[in-house]
Amino acid sequence: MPTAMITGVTGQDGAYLSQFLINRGYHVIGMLRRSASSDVIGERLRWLGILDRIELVDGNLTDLSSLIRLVGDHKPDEVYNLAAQSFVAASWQQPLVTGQVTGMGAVNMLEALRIAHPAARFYQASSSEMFGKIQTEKQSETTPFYPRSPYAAAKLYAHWMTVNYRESYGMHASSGILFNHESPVRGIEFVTRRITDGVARIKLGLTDHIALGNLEAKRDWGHARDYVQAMWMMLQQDRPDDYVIATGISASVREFCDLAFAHAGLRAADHVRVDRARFRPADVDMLHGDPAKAEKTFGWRAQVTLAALAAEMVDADIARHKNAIRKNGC
Ligand code: NDP
Ligand code: GDR
Repeated sequence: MPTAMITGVTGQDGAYLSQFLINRGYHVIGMLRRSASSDVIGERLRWLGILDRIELVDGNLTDLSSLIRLVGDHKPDEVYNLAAQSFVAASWQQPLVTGQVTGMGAVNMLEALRIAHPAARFYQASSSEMFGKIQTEKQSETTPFYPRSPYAAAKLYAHWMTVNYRESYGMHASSGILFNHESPVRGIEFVTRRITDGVARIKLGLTDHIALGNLEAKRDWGHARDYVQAMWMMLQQDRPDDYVIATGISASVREFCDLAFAHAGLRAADHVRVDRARFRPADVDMLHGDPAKAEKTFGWRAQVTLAALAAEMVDADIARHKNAIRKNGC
């Protein structure tokens, strides 16, 4: 039975990747950072019905000793480094923590592997945010980077260090440059989930509006379930490499609102308010990925349309709020 270790196992991608790997017969080891809220921290894994099928182990990406111990003890075949301070907006409030976890954290894991288990195959969760102020209309593996946030700058450091460890030490280290991907277990702070949660609350009469920031920003949004499969496919290749993973279709926040509200039989224009305080110091105006290399190399293609994604998320949020109303009366 192959063994995979996942950092960030409690996050959106960690949950879907765990589910994918368990279904493929892997033993999944999830690294968990200590939290006083340990009763709720496995919520996404519980939602997917796999919490008790993962071996959870203690560690922190900022603590090199914990990583050396874990990879040395468990000798995983594959290591997926998904842990990060992943919320771009928060990276201006906490630039140093973002650098320590999102940037240096990845290098801690690379070092741990180099020292204690260099044979493991390594996946780094790189990001389309690294393209930032875009230099080409569509972004591929050869597009120059221009990070626009402390988060993106930290990811870029981690990305180049992954390339560097591959080239310096011959490690099987790959970097997935993933464009935005969402799901019913997307963090509530990200725009798609803010919208679908808002739609659900409006539909159920719990509120009458949602406040959003930049509605004109464009993103290339896919479904997390599709994207974790691409992570695994990268590590099955004989040669490690970097791949862009995207749908190839770009849409604005405003368009996502229209789809989500329409699914609930509502009009976005009646319920969305723009709040200037939600604008970022520097935003990424537009992202539009070109996933041709991944399709050509290992046959990956996004399966879920934006309308289907929005519908699935709205339905899940309506079900969640209905459940809460039933349980708590609010
Ligand atoms: P989430 O924010 O949902 O999950 C982040 C995870 O990192 C959580 O499990 C969190 O644990 C963990 N974590 C944070 N700090 C530490 C630390 N110091 N030590 C150990 N674990 C830590 O992110 P996603 O699942 O959405 O994304 C996964 C990865 O992919 C991230 O690196 C993200 O930056 C990157 N990415 C995501 C994209 C997307 O659209 N989702 C696109 C491109 C890249 P806890 O539960 O304790 O907070
Ligand atoms: P992003 O995702 O920054 O692309 O990073 P997010 O959903 O936070 O923002 C997307 C765009 O929507 C605009 N926006 C708002 N964003 C939020 N969060 N809340 C709002 O109210 C709002 N209104 C408008 C933003 O300005 C932005 O332009 C995500 C994360 O998962 C990263 O970790 C990952 O690397 C990238 O995707 C690819």
